[in-house]
Amino acid sequence: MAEAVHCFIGLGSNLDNPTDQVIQALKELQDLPDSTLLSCSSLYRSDPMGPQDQPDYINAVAMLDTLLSPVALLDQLQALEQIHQRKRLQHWGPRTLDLDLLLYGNQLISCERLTVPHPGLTERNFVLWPLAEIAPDLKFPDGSLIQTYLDQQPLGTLQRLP
Ligand code: ROI
Repeated sequence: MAEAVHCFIGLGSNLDNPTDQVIQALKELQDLPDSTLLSCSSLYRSDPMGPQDQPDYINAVAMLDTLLSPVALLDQLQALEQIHQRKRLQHWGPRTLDLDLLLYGNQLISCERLTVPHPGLTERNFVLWPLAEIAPDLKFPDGSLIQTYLDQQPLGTLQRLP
């Protein structure tokens, strides 16, 4: 039997009751086939990155073990986004649910549908802080430490919700 791979998924929403969208998505991640949800971060409120004329986001990160291939996992995540009626009206515009595959074990993946580690990962405090909450000793595939990036991306206006 293949060995499970440790993955991290970023969640984000800023439409149609974002907190509920993210909590519901975390429940749905528990039911992914051939996968086990290991932990999830707190929810964080973040200022929108990109166009500013959109609501604040709710962000979180989940950690799971999966036997799914990266593309099979991506298919599952995109199916969940569809269940949440994701509309992509505008580039970098508001969305009901975004599920990003941030890390898939130590693999570097670059294909038409998928780039892993997620390209924005180390520059987005709304990804780094929830990720560090559940994996404070995380090392990226290139050997760099998450703590190094946290020092460069301060909490700022990012708010961890109780
Ligand atoms: N901004 C924040 N704060 N959180 C997100 O999840 C997020 N997602 C996006 C863009 C539009 C880049 N901005 C975001 O896709």
